[in-house]
Amino acid sequence: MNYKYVFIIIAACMFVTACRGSDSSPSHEEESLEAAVDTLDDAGTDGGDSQVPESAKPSENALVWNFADKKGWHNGNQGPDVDVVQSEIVDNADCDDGKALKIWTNAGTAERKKVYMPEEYAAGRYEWRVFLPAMGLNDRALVAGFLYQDDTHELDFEIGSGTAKSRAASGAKADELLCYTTCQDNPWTQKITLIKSNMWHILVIDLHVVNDRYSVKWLVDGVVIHEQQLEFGIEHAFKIFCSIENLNFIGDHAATQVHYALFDYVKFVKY
Ligand SMILES: [Ca+2]
Repeated sequence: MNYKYVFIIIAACMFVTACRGSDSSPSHEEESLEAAVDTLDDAGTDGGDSQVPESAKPSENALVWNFADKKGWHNGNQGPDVDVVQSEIVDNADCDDGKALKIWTNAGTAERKKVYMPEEYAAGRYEWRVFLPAMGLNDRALVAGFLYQDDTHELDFEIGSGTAKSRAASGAKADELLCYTTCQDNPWTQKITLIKSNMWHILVIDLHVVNDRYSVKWLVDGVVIHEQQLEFGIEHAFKIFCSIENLNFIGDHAATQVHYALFDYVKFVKY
């Protein structure tokens, strides 16, 4: 074995160790999603061991899940009827591989339908290609791509119609949605950016390490819309989520229609 391969193996081991190292102490609130994830892991819902994601297609130093199938993705639902899976692979001509993951929630419910990749990742570029349909005006429903370790180490894209008050304050036009980019803690930061509905978009969370801490940038279609130096680093690693969630903060009233989004792929490029 030459030195090149030894170096690669050592680097890989260091990365895995860094990803798994976590000394966070969960608060009460954190138990909600974490507990749901653990329970559903045990139930072995959407399938697969939580080891090496065989579903990922290595490409140009990236892991790519193209959603030609749901292999490796787990059910991370919260809210009512957590065991009811509302996601499926659909045909879509706008995707290079002709396939996308569709997730949906029903009108008048507090459904929170999610899928997640159980393997955890740290510094890198996380990318979701997603189709955002028109959404019910002021409905409590959102499309999300996010990174989650616990409720104080979470980085989000959450996109919905928004409340009438928030839409007015943002100057949103009829064909625009409100894109909330949020770091849930350490430190908390949130920004609202307008984003066009009825279009495909590429959402990116870019996590570089600067002085042993993450520096995060949120990008939409290649444009940085929000950035923040965080107070923690690679000792905190993340599961990748895709979701549609009927959450209160994003609207004025219960959802008036079925809401869905299409996820063409999820990509991770390690730094
Ligand atoms: Ca696809």
